[in-house]
Amino acid sequence: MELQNNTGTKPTHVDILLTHIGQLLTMNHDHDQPVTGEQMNHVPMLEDAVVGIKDGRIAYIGQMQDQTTQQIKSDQMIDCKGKLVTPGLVDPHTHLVFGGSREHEFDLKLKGIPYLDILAQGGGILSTVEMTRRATEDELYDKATFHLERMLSYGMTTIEAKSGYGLDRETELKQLRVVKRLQQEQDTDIVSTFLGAHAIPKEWKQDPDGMLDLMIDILDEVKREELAEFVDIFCETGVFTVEQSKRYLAAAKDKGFGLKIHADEIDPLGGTELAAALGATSADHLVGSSDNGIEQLAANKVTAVLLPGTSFYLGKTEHARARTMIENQVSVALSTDFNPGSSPTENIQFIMNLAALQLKMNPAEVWNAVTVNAAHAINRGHSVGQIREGWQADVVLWDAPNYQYIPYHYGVNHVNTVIKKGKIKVVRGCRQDEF
Ligand code: IZC
Ligand code: ZN
Repeated sequence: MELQNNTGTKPTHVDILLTHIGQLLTMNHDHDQPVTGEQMNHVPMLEDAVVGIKDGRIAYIGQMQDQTTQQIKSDQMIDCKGKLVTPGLVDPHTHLVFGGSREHEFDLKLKGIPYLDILAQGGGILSTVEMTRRATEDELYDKATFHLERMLSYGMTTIEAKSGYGLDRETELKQLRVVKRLQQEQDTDIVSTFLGAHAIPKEWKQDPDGMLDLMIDILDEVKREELAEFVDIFCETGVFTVEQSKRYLAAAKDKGFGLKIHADEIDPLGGTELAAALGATSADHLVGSSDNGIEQLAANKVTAVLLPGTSFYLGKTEHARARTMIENQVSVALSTDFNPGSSPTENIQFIMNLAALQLKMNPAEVWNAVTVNAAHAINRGHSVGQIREGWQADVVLWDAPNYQYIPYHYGVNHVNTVIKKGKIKVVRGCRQDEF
């Protein structure tokens, strides 16, 4: 007998069957838009649920007591013992590919030397640029794979990855080719962003506009080789001005790229308004966004990607105004901002804790921000970030009794099992089932 439900014919036999799921967060809001306002306070879920996976896709969603559930046969059964199951998490802002690390600057940072001062002295991003220029493509690939696997172990199954540690033609393209190879060879879905305008190296110190001309020129090659979908810029004091960002992003838009911007991260320059005016897919950081900027984001449907780990690591007391954004109908997403300077962590779960504690987002809002809205922030809202029949099977089983538990119990990894494209990739769960 074939199983039926409202989406059509279902197989009676699946590859993996997850049973006795306490809370199944489908995150399916029955529409294809980012989630905003009061809706962010809602977590679509099924209790006492079952998920069947076949050929890498979600083949069945039901409840334990359903008649159809009783008839499904499976090659592999996973008894979830009443625990939480969610979509694989999506991280819409990472600087995944880089050479070296920056612990040699940690003492300076701890002495209170500000991030932008370290950069102005030729350190910070520029020290990572030196290490990235020196690294071979294989070295960058191996190192990025290490970080990617760690991200997967924390439940992240789709991420965005930026270039920006080359700042010259050769090294920017080298970074993007590493991302392309990762896309082809690794299971994690990766969305590529060109961030050639990330900092101004000494050879361009006197002529930042000349550097932007070069980066705009490189865009044609990036397009031809399909090396990136998005273009991003660091709009910040001592880096690129709002005017320069506008010229650069407008050129990228003309060439058919989606837009992102590091906006109002440290100083409130007005990058938020620029993102809205240009119709960017996302505006990221937004610690210093004005009221007007926040209203403009909502009016132009730009997703706000907030990175509370960065504020934490930079020792800031000021945080992005998530509550004002949510009240004003801005779609809010969260990210690690994984990078070697202002946020060296692959742990999105810690970011979820910080979003609750520092941004005052409630657990439901946090979950929408790391699934549906994060997917929309990288133009993947139609394929990842939800558990839906027919969609790719990216699923996480957590050692947690409910969704509130993850942002509440901080600083540890709650992942039990990660399934990516229907394959069991990470099993690290606790054997005990007491929380
Ligand atoms: O390497 O410091 N903010 N770019 C803008 C970064 C942080 C990454 C870094
Ligand atoms: Zn960043």
